Amino acid sequence: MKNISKLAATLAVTTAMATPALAETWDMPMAYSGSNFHSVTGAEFGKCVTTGTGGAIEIVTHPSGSLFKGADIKRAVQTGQVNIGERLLSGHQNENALFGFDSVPFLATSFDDADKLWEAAKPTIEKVLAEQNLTLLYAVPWPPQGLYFRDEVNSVADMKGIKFRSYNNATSRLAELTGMLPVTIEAAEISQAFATGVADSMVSSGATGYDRKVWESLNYFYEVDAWLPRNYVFVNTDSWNGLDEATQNVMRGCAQMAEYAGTWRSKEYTGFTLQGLRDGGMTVAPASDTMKGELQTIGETMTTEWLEAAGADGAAIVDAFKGMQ
Ligand code: PCA
Repeated sequence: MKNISKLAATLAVTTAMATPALAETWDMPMAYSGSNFHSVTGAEFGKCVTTGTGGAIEIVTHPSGSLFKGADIKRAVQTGQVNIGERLLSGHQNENALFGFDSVPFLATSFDDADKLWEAAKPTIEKVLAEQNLTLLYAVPWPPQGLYFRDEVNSVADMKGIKFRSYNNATSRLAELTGMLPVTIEAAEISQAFATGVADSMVSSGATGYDRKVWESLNYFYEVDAWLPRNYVFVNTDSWNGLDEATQNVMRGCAQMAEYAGTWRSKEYTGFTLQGLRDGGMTVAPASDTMKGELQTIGETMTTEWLEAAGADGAAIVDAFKGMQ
């Protein structure tokens, strides 16, 4: 008995010595599937922080909405239930129109323009987040958004009455303006929604269609390049202020690397996943000229509406972006 407690005491001391004094685990909820490039980027960001802090902070990612569902992640971080998380930024457009700057149709339709738009918007978004007790770390774009349908569609008239899966206000509005019926569903749940006929269409990237194997239900992907929305990684500001400067510097460094690496992956994943949709049996093609023209007109309406909702700060983002062209 004595020997056993002695052994236990020795083990306890050894373990304590091997672990830095302030070792902490930071759980990081993420909404998208583990194989998705955003989730891979987040996991590598976590490893970078763990290595960089000598194990003082271990970031453990929880993809697929397994810890908190997408719609609950921001609140979980704000209220300190977790220290860090990742979410689609425009998912918060219903709180503040400014969060929808990256889902304004046809404003920024390429990776280069999406980066410029982010540069123009970042100080404003950081400010809005700071007012909500959140500190921005990095943001990575999704590939360009196109339209998925079960059946062939050549014009907006063909879309009338189709059930449409939306992921933010802009996508719901797009559905309304095209005569479709929007229903908001998290990416983690779309395979089932399409399989059961809850929805028959959506706007998203090739990446999300590929991740969720939508070819099991849908047959057409039209490349529209409507916008490139971003996921962002953010920290509870109280947790952030509790870190010493050296640790904050490691996190900032890892975040910068993650933004760069994630963007690179997003570009690589664009072609790869469109090919994956084709291999799954889908028709992947540019939208018809008629459809493109009609969507442009709808895009103009949505741009006007967004500028009205986002006020002077929104207009300043668009002006700054246009000034970079
Ligand atoms: N995929 C995410 C958002 C944008 C994208 O390409 C989704 O469909 O939920």
